[in-house]
Order: sequence, then C-alpha cells, then structure tokens
Amino acid sequence: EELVAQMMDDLYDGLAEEIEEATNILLERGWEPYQILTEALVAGMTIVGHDFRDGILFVPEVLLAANAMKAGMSILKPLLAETGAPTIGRMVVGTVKGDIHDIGKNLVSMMMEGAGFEVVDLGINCEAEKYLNALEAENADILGMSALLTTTMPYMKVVIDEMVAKGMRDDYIILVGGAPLNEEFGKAIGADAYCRDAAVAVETAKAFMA
Ligand code: B1M
Repeated sequence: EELVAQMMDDLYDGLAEEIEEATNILLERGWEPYQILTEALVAGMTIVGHDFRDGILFVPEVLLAANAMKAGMSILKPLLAETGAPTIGRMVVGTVKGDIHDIGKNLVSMMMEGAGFEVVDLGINCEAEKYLNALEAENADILGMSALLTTTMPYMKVVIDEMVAKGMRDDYIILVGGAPLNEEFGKAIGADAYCRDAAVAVETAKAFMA
C-alpha cells in the first residue's frame, strides 16, 4: 500500500498531522487498528531506530517521530479498547527508573485494555517503591515493566528483589519487555515471562490469568 510507505516517511519526518490523517484514511479503507499500529507505525519507528543507532538521526528528530507516532496511537487507542471484553485482571505498568521511553509501554497498555485488562499506568522513570505501592493500592494481579536501555534493564531485578524482600513476590505475575531484553534475561531476573511485543504480552497475561 502506497499510503503506508508515505506514513513511514511522514513518521520519519515527524509529521504528526499527516500521520493522523493517514491513520484515519486507512481506518476508512477498512484496515484493522492493530494492523495500522504494527504495519505502519511500529514498522516506521523501526526505521527511525536504525537511523538513530547509525547516527543519521538525532534526539530532536526522534522526539518528533515519537510525537507523530503518539498522534496516530491516540486515534487507535479507543478503537482497540472498544472490544467490550469482560475484565480479566488488573495490571500495573511502568517504564523503569532512569528510562523515559514510553511508546512500547503505552502500546502494551492499549492492547491490554483492549483485551479486557484494567491497566494502571505509572508512566516513566519508575522507582521500585512506586511499583510496589501501586501493586498493593490497586489490588493488581500483574506487574508489567518496560525498559529500552541496556543500562536501565537491570533495574527490573532491583524491583523484583525488593518484592522478594517484602514477601510479596509470589502475589503477582511479573511480565517484562522492551527491545534490549530477551527470554534468558527475564528468567535470570526472576520474572514470570519476557514478552517480545504487545500481542505476546496480552497472550501471556491471559494464559497466567486463566
Ligand atoms: Co532512545 N534509544 N534514547 N529515544 N530510542 C533506543 C532504545 C536505542 C536502541 C536507539 C539506538 O541506538 N538504536 C538506544 C538504546 C541503546 C542501548 O541501550 N543499547 C537509545 C538511546 C541510546 C537513547 C538515549 C540514551 C539517547 C541520548 O540521549 N543520547 C536517550 C535515553 C533517554 C532515557 O531514557 N534516559 C534516548 C531518548 C529517546 C527519545 C526521547 C528521543 C525517544 C523516546 C520518546 C518516547 O518514548 N516518548 C527515543 C526513541 C523513540 C527510541 C527508539 C528509536 C524507538 C523506541 C520505540 O518507541 N519503539 C529506540 C530504537 C529501537 O528501539 N530500536 C531507541 C517502538 C516501540 C513500539 O517498540 O519500545 O521496543 P518498543 O516496545 C515493544 C516491545 O519491546 C514490547 O512491546 C512493544 C510493542 O510491541 N515491550 C513490552 C516494550 N515494553 C514492554 C513491557 C512489557 C511487555 C512488552 O511489559 C509487560
């Protein structure tokens, strides 16, 4: 689809209005919200990520791309949440301390809500105490943690260790995700599961709640 290629260019250029417009056009053409999310927005952000890594794009440009992506996501969010699925469980989610990447976490929240989970989003740069307090206050079933930096992902273990120390580890299902993680890391830090993407997070959460 030509429009999808155009969207990837527009995302790269950080053009939020164009992304909104194209998202609406694809919806009118009958595209599923999830398909737009993955095939246009996430795919476009992957290209941005490569050029960021290679020093072709810099933080200001990537911030604009992130804003454009969020503009598209905000159109899709209510549609993904509109399934009318009964509540299956409650999840507290946040990006770990030192890390301000929130697009992946937001996507996970959206998909989880769409699948019938209640989500309490703690935002970015979350300290252990914040997660622990929220889990208890919100009577949550699941803790979801996101990290996008190799320097911040070890903090997930700090949070889990703190839960163990407080005797509350086994009261929750702990799911972790983010581009630099893998299954082995998830196991090593004592999480219940590593989730490769938002769809896997939903499937994994459902399986644990069943
Ligand atoms: Co950042 N950044 N960034 N950045 N950034 C990365 C992560 C990087 C890989 C880019 C690169 O070099 N190729 C690199 C990390 C290298 C490393 O650690 N090895 C990097 C760097 C270095 C940095 C800075 C240090 C740059 C600097 O300042 N010099 C800085 C750090 C700031 C900080 O956090 N302290 C920084 C800043 C930024 C921006 C602010 C400009 C912006 C973030 C804007 C925002 O989020 N609001 C940004 C962006 C956008 C990126 C890239 C390009 C894209 C991330 C993204 O949104 N992807 C990224 C490159 C990349 O990842 N390849 C990069 C789309 C999103 C849908 O995917 O987040 O992976 P993702 O989420 C997926 C899965 O991972 C999974 O599901 C999601 C959906 O399928 N998932 C979960 C994620 N969290 C989950 C939680 C779960 C389950 C699944 O819990 C249950």
